[in-house]
Amino acid sequence: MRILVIGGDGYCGWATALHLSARGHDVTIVDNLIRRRWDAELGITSLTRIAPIESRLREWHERTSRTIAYLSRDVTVYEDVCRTLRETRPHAIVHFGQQRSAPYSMIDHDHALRTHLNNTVGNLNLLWALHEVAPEAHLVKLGTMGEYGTPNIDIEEGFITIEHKGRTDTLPFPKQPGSFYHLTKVSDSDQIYFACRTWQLRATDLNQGIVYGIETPETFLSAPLVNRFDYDGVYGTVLNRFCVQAALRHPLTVYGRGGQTRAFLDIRDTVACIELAILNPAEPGEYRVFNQFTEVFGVLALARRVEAVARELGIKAPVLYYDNPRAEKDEHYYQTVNTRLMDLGLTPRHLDDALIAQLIEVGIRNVERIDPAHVLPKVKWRGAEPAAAAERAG
Ligand code: NAD
Ligand code: USQ
Repeated sequence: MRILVIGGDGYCGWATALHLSARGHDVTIVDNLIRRRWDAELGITSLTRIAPIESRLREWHERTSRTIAYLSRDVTVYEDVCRTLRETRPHAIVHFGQQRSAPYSMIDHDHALRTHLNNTVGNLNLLWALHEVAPEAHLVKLGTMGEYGTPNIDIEEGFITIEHKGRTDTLPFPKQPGSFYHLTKVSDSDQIYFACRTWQLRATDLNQGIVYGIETPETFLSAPLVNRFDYDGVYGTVLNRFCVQAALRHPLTVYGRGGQTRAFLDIRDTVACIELAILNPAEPGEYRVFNQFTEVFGVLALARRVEAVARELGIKAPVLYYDNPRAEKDEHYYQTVNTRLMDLGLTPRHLDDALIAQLIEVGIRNVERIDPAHVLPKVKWRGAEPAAAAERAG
C-alpha cells in the first residue's frame, strides 16, 4: 500500500515508517522537523544520538535496499497538504505530526497556543484535503487515552450507550482531558467524527496509551537508525524517565502519591497496531475508535518495579514522592477496554523486567548525554506564582 507517515521523524513515526517499509509498503515520510527545533529551544536532546533525517533514510536504503521518500512539509500549510496528497495518492495516511507533550502545552500561553495552532490546524487541513483531494484514503489518526481522563465509570472504546429519560443512544464517550495538549486531541476527534458523518471520509482514531521502550527490530539494525528517547521533564514519558533516572542513580520522581493509573504499550506494539489498522481499513463514512494499549499500571507500582530491577543491577535509585506539578487525581478508579485491536489479531507484549533492565542499560551507555538540569519537572499546571506571571506578561 502507499502510505504517508506524517511525523515520521518522531519517536512513534520513525519506528512505524521503518516497520511499514520492511513489510513491503511504499512509505513516504512527511515531517517539517519542528520537533528537533522545539528540542533546541528548550535546550533538551534525545538520550540517543539521532541522525539527520537524510542520513537515516540513506542508511535504511543501504541496509535493506528499500526506499522511504521524504517530504519536508508542514501540515499547518493547507496548500502543502493538498499538494502532498495529489503527488503521493496514498491509500492510508498515518497522522503522528503533532505537538505531543502535555507539559509543553502548559508552559505558558504561548506554548498552549502553539500546541493548539499546530495540532488543530494540521488536523483540520488534513480533513479538508482528504475531502477535496483524496476522499477514498483511510486516515489513521493518533489520539490518546488521556482524552477520556479518569472517570469513575469504565472507559469504553470511543462510544457509550446511554439511556436517558426513557430513550437510548450510542454517543461519544465523555471526555475530561488533563492538559491543553490533551484538549487538542479531543477537538481532533470531534472534527474527524464530523468529517466522516458529513463527507463520508473513513477514519480510525487510535487512542494510544503511554508508549515505552526504544528499539524495534528495524531501528536496532544500525546506529544511524536508532530511535529518539526522551527522558527530560517535558517530553520524557514516565517509564522511560524512571529508567534513565535509575541509570543516573537519581531518585525516581513519582508525582504526588503515585496512584495515577494509566494505559501503556511497548513501541513494538505501537507499530503492530498501526499496521493492523491500515490493513483493516474503516469503511467510507465510518469513524471508529480503538483504545491502543496493552496493559494498565499505577505510577508508583511502575517506579517500584524499576527500583527493584535497578537494585538487581547494583544500582540504588529509591522512589521520591515529588510534589505533583500537574493538576490530576493521584488516587482514582481506572478500568478500560481494548478489545478492538485484539480482535484484529494484536498479540500484546507484556512489560518484563528484562526490558526495564535494557532501558536502564541504554541510560548507562549514554550517561554522558543526560543533562541533570532537565531531569526534574519544571512546568507547573497551576503556573508560576501570580507575581512572576504578571511580570512576564508585562
Ligand atoms: P514526536 O514529538 O517524537 O514526533 C512528532 C513528529 O511530528 C516530529 O518529528 C515533528 O517534527 C512532527 N510534526 C509536528 N508538527 C508537525 C507539522 N505541523 N507538520 C509536519 N510535521 C510535524 O512524538 P511521538 O511521541 O512520536 O508522538 C506521535 C503521535 O502519537 C502524537 O500525535 C502523539 O500525540 C501520539 N501519542 C504519543 C504517545 C507517546 O507516548 N509518545 C502516546 C500516545 C499518543
Ligand atoms: N509522572 C510521574 N513522574 C514523572 C513523569 C510522569 O509521576 O517523572 C506521572 C504523571 O503525573 C502522569 C503519568 O505519570 O500521571 C503519565 O505521565 P507521562 O508524562 O508519562 O504521560 P502524559 O503526560 O499523559 O503524555 C504521554 C505522551 C502523550 C500521550 C499520552 C498518552 O507524552 O503524547 O498522549 O502519554 S495518555 O497518558 O494515555 O494520555
